[in-house]
Amino acid sequence: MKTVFNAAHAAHAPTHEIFRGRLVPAFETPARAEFLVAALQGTTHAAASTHDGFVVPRDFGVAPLARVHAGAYLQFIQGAWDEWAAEAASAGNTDPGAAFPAVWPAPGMRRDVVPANFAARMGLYSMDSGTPLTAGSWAAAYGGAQATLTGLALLREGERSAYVLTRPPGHHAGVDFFGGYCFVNNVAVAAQAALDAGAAKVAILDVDYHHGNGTQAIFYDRADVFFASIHGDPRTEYPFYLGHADERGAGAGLGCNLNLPLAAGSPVSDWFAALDTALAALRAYGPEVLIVSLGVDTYAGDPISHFGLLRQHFHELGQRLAAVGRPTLLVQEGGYATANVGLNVRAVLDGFDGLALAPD
Ligand code: SP5
Ligand code: ZN
Repeated sequence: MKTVFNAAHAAHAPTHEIFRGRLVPAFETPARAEFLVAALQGTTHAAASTHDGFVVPRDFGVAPLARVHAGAYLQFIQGAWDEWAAEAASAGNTDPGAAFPAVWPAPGMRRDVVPANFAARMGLYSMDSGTPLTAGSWAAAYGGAQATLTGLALLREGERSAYVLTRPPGHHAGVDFFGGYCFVNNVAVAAQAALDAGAAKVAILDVDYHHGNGTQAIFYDRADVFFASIHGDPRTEYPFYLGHADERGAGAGLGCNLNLPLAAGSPVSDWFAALDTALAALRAYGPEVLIVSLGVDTYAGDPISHFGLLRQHFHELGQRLAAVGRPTLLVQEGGYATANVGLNVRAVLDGFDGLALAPD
């Protein structure tokens, strides 16, 4: 299948994140995309007659992002680094590290008055302190949304599937907040764009290890987007505060949200049983387009996650996704066993395309 490559990913290059009171090496790094490029180059997934075999993203502007994100949030993310750097410079620091939020409005406090203070606004527009905001975060995230919209355009033009090679990921980002390494919710932008282009029903399947809280929340009360997710049980796993099995949608969207949480350490057979349940529900819904939040942090070797999928299981995932028989857009989310991310994604794409599992 064709791969759309967000080359702007490299602009978002965090070096560290906070863990147990220390700055530790960042998990979500440009190297992840470099391994993806290396694994797909020279394969049938990099055979477009464009840059290095990858499709170059078109530019659809910011309007499609504003269909799912608040304008004030997008403006904040766009200007955040410059504000942070200016504040640091005025205090004599001309080389600040990444910006991290440190304060949030607790329940009962005001969210309706947007603070003038930068740190206070950063807290208003974020969900965790685990997401470094760097000089190129906006450029990379904007490029990722454009790449995802380009993948959707390929489907409209007759491709049966497309893969979006991008980072940072997107599924934790909500209407007006970043977090979980995510700034712009790429799959939500694409789902809304598909509806705006005339589709009546879109389904999103999230197979990242972590629940796609942003995606769920954006579409929770709507019947035109079905969201299904298989993920580590939020009782113990990030993002903790959403992703439980009893979240089934609200109002017109009741029944259009399906969470299949599994205990950390669950066997692969349980994961595939959940996949069967999710795919049966998606088939029953009958979407015109299937969008997959393709995290590969379900891999046995992932450093921050606790499922046990191996290469052949990613291949089987690809086969099962293809069997749904819908135009399918696969969008990169997590996966932090860096040297294996590319090989695992290649296995999914090969499985989808009916190709044999390639040796490493
Ligand atoms: C898109 C995606 O996969 N986001 C994941 C965000 C996870 N954020 C919490 C990371 C916690 C890292 N803990 C380090 C444990 C090292 N043993
Ligand atoms: Zn994840």
